[in-house]
Amino acid sequence: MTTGIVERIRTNRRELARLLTRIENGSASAEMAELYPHTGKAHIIGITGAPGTGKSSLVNALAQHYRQNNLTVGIVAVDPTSPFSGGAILGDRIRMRDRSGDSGVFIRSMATRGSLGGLARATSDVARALDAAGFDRVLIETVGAGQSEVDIARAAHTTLVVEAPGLGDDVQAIKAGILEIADILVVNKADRPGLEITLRALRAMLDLGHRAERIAQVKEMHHGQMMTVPAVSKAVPDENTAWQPPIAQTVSTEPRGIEELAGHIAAHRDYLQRTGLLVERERARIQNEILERVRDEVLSRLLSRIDEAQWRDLIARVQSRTLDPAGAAAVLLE
Ligand SMILES: Nc1nc2c(ncn2[C@@H]2O[C@H](COP(=O)(O)OP(=O)(O)OP(=O)(O)O)[C@@H](O)[C@H]2O)c(=O)[nH]1
Ligand SMILES: [Mg+2]
Repeated sequence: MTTGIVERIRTNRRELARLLTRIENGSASAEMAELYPHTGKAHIIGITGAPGTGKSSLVNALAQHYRQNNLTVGIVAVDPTSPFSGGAILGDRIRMRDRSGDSGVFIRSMATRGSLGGLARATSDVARALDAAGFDRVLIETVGAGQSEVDIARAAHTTLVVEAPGLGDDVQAIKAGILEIADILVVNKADRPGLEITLRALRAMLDLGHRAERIAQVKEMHHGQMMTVPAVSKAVPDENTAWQPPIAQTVSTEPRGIEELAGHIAAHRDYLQRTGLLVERERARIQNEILERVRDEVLSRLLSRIDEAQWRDLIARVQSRTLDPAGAAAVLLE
């Protein structure tokens, strides 16, 4: 009898690495089905922010903190431009203090090929595999540059948006429009000049209706569903109990402020559990994922039945204004 995938990835790092490669290649559906019952235990933490704010250094420092507390850490670095530079150093540093030979830390850089949508899906599946492999904390680093990061961050329970002083006139996250997804704001490089300006800008942003937005988001999550879902639990937060994103200050290279940050992360997890939001958000996420997968599959089945010439002809008709796009879609659906 062959050993199951869960047993193999838990005991053999090479097996885990191979599985993650198959996930990236989109050829791991059987394994994903097999390991899915073993997921749902890890705390998945997203770390995003503008380039150079110190996300990788922060991930390193957080991972070390968790290791010191005997928690295992899986790291996913989603970086479309550069490899995870701090990874090897971290791995070595952690391994040195571990006698069993199991470093307790596993780092994976995501390949950049494929569409961004595909990347978000693969990242979420990789996080899931690390969860099934038994890692207590899964850290996902993405460079905050737009919608793709927001999509990737959706896989996380707790999202950290990292800022750094002196990067420009404005707070970077505001420009990138990713402040809305922050459960915790981190001002890293707190040893740098301009710290107060950055803190003031962030506090002002939080006062300026960020809180209201969050509550609206929470409500939307329950009322904006595409299908009806069971009644919302009473515990769902209102204006008085909604999570107020704290602002943490860190110097990830020293490191300083990491314990406090880990405290905020744990508090957010507690909040999600206490309010029932953990369950509610997961339900919304599952619903979206199923619908997304159905949509992708239906679309690819449909498109496989249309030949190149038909497709070109349809586009030409729309371009010459003899058919409108909705009409073309109707033709395809027939
Ligand atoms: N002074 C200071 N420098 C820091 C701190 N954290 C990180 N750095 C430095 O900032 C630079 C960028 O750090 P990274 O951790 O690679 O930043 P990043 O956000 O992961 O960068 P990208 O992945 O390229 O977007 C490195 O030279 C770090 O040593 C800090 O708290 N204080
Ligand atoms: Mg980085």
